[in-house]
Amino acid sequence: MAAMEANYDGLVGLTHNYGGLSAGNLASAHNVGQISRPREGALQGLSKMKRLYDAGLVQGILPPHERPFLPLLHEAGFAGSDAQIIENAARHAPALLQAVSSSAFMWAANAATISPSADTSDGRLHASTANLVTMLHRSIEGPQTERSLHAAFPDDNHFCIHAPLPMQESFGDEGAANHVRLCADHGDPGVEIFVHGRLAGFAPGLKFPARQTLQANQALARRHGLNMDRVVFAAQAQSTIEAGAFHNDVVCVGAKTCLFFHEYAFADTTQTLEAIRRAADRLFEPQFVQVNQDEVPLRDAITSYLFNSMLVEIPGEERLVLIAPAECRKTPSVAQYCDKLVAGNGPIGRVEFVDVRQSMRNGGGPACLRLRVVLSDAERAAANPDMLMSETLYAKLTDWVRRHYREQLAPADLVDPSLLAEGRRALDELTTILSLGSDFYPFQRA
Ligand code: SUG
Repeated sequence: MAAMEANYDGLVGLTHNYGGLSAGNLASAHNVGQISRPREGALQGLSKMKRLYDAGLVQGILPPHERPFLPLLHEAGFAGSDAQIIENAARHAPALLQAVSSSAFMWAANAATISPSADTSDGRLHASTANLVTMLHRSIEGPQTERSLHAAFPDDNHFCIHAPLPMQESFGDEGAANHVRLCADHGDPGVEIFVHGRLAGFAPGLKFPARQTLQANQALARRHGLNMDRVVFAAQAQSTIEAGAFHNDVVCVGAKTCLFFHEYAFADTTQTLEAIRRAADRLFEPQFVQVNQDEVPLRDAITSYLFNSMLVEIPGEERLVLIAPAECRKTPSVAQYCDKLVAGNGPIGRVEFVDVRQSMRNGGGPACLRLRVVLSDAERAAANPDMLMSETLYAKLTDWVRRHYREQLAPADLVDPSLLAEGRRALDELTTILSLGSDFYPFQRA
């Protein structure tokens, strides 16, 4: 079946800030309290999207969520006018105000896990909204993400959008950041690799939380109706999580038949690669590009985010292209590795660097910002065209960002109630730009 891979990117939100909210995410911890630049961040995200659109790929947009998210403050007992709620939360529960003000929804790789229709038993594309239960500030994303997915993929004949798994740590699920699909061609049946950091209920007393459970992964594979012979469940190396790889996509990325990963990504590399080979039997020959510790130390891989690159097939190019963060150029071991990589005759033929620095400083590289969605021709036709990038939409969105986003934001600015009004005005207008209707956000329904 003819199919292509679209990228749906999360748009950076108006409250993008450095709250230091994600234990185990080294960049988030390192930059806590810094002044962020929401406008610059959103424009960086949009120009990455435009770059891929210009290269001939289908590019979708997932809209920002409303922040600060007052419904959670209501549930936590804050009452009164909106301004009073924010003022009281700032005084009595500042960590809660931080959490409900985060723009973390922009990392669309954590929005959902997608199984293309070529892999599923009912021939529909399945998308499971992630529950993101491990981190408070992310656990509020599910319902709005689910609405975005329904808006983007509206036809039940083609798409099946699942609600998040139960909101309990046994089902800890962080979406596609721990999921890789390999295939010969996008429209062919593929091998889906689900990576977990821990087992349900197992708390080994580590320094950093392992966010994805095996039980969540098994549930996802079951509800998507996957052929279990074509599924691989693999464990992340605990020491790699402890070194700062809070998601597998910090140390691994795959596309088509190629898996590009760090030597220390998996708990048992030999077993994982063997399981992938077995699952791919008679479909394709996997190409493993393993980066060894003596070429790129894990530490450099994590600070540069080499593996949080997008690995894409660009029309007209024979080999895959790695869309890497600009930071890779500044890390000598990584820069040297990239030169060597493209000089060889492996599956990756070119590395292109993009500037997503505002997102990187919170631990989100080019790959974190996008959700990959393989669409057959019929599904592409059924996807909502108003959420797909075009010259006109790019112009409208950059203008919208320039008019509504603050240039700078310090964590202390989150107590300013005008931020709420600014956000609502902006998102209200965005629902018109993206034709999302006038009841897309909870504040529009109040
Ligand atoms: O969940 N950062 C995000 C980064 C997510 C990156 N996604 C992938 N690897 N796919 C996280 O840790 C930081 C927010 C703050 O500290 O203000 C944050 O949530």
